[in-house]
Amino acid sequence: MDTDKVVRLLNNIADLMDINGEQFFKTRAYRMAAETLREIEEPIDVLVKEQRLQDLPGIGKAIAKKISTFVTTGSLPYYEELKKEVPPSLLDLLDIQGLGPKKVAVLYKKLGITTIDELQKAARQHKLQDLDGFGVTTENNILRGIALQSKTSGRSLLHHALQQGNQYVEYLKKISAIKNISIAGSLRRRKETIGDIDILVSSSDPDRIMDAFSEYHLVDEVMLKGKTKTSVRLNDGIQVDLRVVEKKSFGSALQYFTGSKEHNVLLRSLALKNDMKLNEYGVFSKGTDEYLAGKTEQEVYETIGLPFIPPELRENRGEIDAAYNNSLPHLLQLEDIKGDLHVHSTYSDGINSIEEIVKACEKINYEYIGITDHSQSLKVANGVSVEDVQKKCDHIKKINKNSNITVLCGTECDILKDGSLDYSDETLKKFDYVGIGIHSLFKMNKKEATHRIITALDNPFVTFLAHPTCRMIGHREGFELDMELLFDKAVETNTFLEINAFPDRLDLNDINVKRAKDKGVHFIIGSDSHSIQHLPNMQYGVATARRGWLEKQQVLNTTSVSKLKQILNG
Ligand code: DGT
Ligand code: CA
Ligand code: CA
Repeated sequence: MDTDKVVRLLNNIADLMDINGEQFFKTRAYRMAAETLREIEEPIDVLVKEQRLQDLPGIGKAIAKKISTFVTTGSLPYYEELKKEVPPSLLDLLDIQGLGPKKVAVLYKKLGITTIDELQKAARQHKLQDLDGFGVTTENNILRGIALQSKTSGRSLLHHALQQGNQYVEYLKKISAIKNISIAGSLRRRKETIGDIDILVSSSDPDRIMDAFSEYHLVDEVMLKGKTKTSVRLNDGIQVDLRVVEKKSFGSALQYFTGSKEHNVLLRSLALKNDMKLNEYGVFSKGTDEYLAGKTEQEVYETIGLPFIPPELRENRGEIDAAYNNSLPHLLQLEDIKGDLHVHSTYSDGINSIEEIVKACEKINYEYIGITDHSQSLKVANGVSVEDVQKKCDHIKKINKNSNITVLCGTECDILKDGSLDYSDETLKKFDYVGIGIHSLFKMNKKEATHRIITALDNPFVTFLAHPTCRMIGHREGFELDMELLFDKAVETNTFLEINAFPDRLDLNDINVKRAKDKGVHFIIGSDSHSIQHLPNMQYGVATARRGWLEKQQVLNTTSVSKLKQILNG
């Protein structure tokens, strides 16, 4: 059985239990088990057969038994019973911004609502505002949430599309008839959401490639099959386009199909100005149609008179001018990252101990790691009490004696409603550094929210602002903030702004990163890991940073540990 199927089952059970009003710690057990399985590479059938599920972190006896039943018999009586109590279509409602399990339960029990369509209709007829815990604002928010969801629906998050795309490419690479292969499109540009995956191949035997492409084990449906282009839909709904070109056109086709369209339009007009024609087949001389280049992207750009432009910059945001003037940024690379300063441990809502995190980070070759657990008032995330802060910092001191990397004692301290912080200065002083972030009361207007954050930045103990807008892609729009004011304040107070690398956050986003950089802001990139399996998400933060034109010197966690300590102490 596909492990993904088990992961989905566990998450669905947790969601349905939530709607059913079960206690938090019960549903959390299912979510943690799902989280663990999601990253396990061993086939689930083997784990079940050898009865090793329970050896995995976060999987207890009862859940292991349910997984075994599901994997061996293909169904789970417990889940079937649960679905009788709570219609599974309610799970779709949970995806809407502003709707949690409690509200979904009310909608179902009081109005019999089970689908998004029914919900939208009821909201438009103003039937929601009189329900317990609802109101006019909630009703409006739900309508906005439905609209927001339809805007992003059909697009996949970068991390998911990248995993799927890379696996597909690995599979295709085994075909000997393939000369060159690359991901193209928005995925190669590392956009935060991906409409469809584009793959480009050069080969002299397109038929063979198209057959193999269509026979991939995750393909649900072959939508179109031709000599140069084939499109399929995978079992998760994502579309993949494959194009096959001749070797001498691989570079120009890669350039063309990487886009963006806007970048290409500008590049073509520049080519024309230089008496050349550019299309997916190559660069040609305008008068004679003579083929000038096309094998590699590098030679395509060079022939037109430009240095190579990294895909992440190809959005028509000034990159062609910068290339022309030889002032392209030397983009930050994943290898430049020397540590992660935003990680949660079992001290709050993470599933791994600090020791486990340290071990995992040693493997990544980090020089340092900062443990930033939630603060006291964030009860849902098991925030660290004032007494435990000292305990945690002492514990970290002890770990440092025997570890190859430096462990820092940090916090992700909550920003309260009025902009004050959830720990006193007395407590904040105990940390090596302080991250701050908002985790509640998301319904503030621009002025209030900006004020709340700016006030918090004035606290002299603050090092960085976590996920500045609090958006969740497809679920929550995030605060509308006065960005100029925020960036100015960050510069004035020497506060680093985070690029949160968690796949559905990527906050700040590419555009804001570039704006902030232009104002002189400095950044940290944090994985916001709640499990060691999240640590590799750093790559999506780096991708966002690259799309925001960042160089290594603008990112705190590219500095050596000695320099970092100097900065944190200074
Ligand atoms: P997506 O899939 O919506 O996330 O965005 P893209 O950029 O991957 O767009 P897609 O898949 O429609 O096309 C891939 C690339 O191919 C696109 O970035 C630029 C190029 N392309 C596609 N259609 C056109 C077109 O009509 N004109 C031009 N100039 N380029 C195109
Ligand atoms: Ca695409
Ligand atoms: Ca496409």
